[in-house]
Amino acid sequence: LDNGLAKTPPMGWLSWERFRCNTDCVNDPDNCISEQLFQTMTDIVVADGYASVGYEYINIDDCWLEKHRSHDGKLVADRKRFPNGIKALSDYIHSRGLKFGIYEDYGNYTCAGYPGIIGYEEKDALQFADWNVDYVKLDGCYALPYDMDHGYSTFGRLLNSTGKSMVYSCSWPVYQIYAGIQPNYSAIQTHCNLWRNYDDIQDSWASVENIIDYYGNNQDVIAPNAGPGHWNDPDMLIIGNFGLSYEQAKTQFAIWSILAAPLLMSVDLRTIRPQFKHILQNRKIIAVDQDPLGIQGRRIYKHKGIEIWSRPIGPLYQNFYSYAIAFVNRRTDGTPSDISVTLKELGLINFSGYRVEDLYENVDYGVLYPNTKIKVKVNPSGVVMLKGEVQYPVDL
Ligand code: A2G
Repeated sequence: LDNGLAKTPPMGWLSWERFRCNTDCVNDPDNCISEQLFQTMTDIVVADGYASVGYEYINIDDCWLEKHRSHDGKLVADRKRFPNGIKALSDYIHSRGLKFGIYEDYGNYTCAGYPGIIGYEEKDALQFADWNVDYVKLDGCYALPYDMDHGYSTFGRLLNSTGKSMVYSCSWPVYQIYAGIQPNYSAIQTHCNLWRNYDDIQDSWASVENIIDYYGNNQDVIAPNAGPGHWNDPDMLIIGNFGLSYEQAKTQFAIWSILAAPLLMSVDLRTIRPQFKHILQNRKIIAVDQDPLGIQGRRIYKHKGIEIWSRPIGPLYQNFYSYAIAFVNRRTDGTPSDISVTLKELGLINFSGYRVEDLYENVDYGVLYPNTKIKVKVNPSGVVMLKGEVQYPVDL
């Protein structure tokens, strides 16, 4: 969507994977979906350095609404859990220098059974503008997938005509795929800033692996649709929760950056362990994700549990890109695997060479050439991530 927003993949925090539809503020006041939870995460994003590496959106997901609209058809936030209302929360987030995202559903109900948008499209678009919303996720439960080409594009136009620019996150393709419909990705990129292609992420390595496989196996259809202003969304980062080891968390972050994915953390930032925070704040890998060329990377090798993923990034020298390369070990035999390849085999063929560095370990390999063999040791379910920055010929 060419609305001037999301020129690079959006970064921020989203409640769903970690906090779900916990509405029990009586027994679990610190973890329920409430204005307090979002204020707390806002404070931590600012205070603990997340904002300064690029995380900017604080996004509500499902379960923020009252079960019914007001008598005049307006959306109403749950009065007990959001006692000051959505505008106050939006103001709070903005006053801390961050941006505010909200969730609704294209159908009759949200996935968790709260009011949906059907029949109120224009009213809700105006309401979001009025609340100074910066980002809207429109889910697709309780809707007809055949109607989505029309419905998602119409709501996008309504958002746009409010005059307030809002990032538009669509769940349009995934529900169509579930219904056996081939999504019209050219329409989707025209109308949305990002969209979900596949299953919801869960708190497990199996779920992350499933998503990685989906994006690899379907890359010829999916990858070309990404670019500045329009991104594929493999779903939230679950780094720092219960399901991923340290190695697996590094792998999720590396692959998401190769995929030019939105970086939406869904984790309790109050209790995250330092090693996971460190991953989420890795500036070099964030820079890969946020590369301004916006070319989504691909899986270029897969054999016996070893995968190599590659993404062209800047700077460019003539037609030669720089590259981010992720070596992933999906084997579970308990010992690190050695992978050894020449730069040429990875497609790095510029004669002037590439400055190669390791983005997690801060090792600088110096300038290497197409015939140089590099050897990496990759831990089980882990990753080694390199960047090769194209070199200019030296004038003699
Ligand atoms: O509803 C759906 O399952 C969403 N999935 C998920 O992300 C979350 O928002 C949930 C809330 O009930 C998609 O948007 C594909």
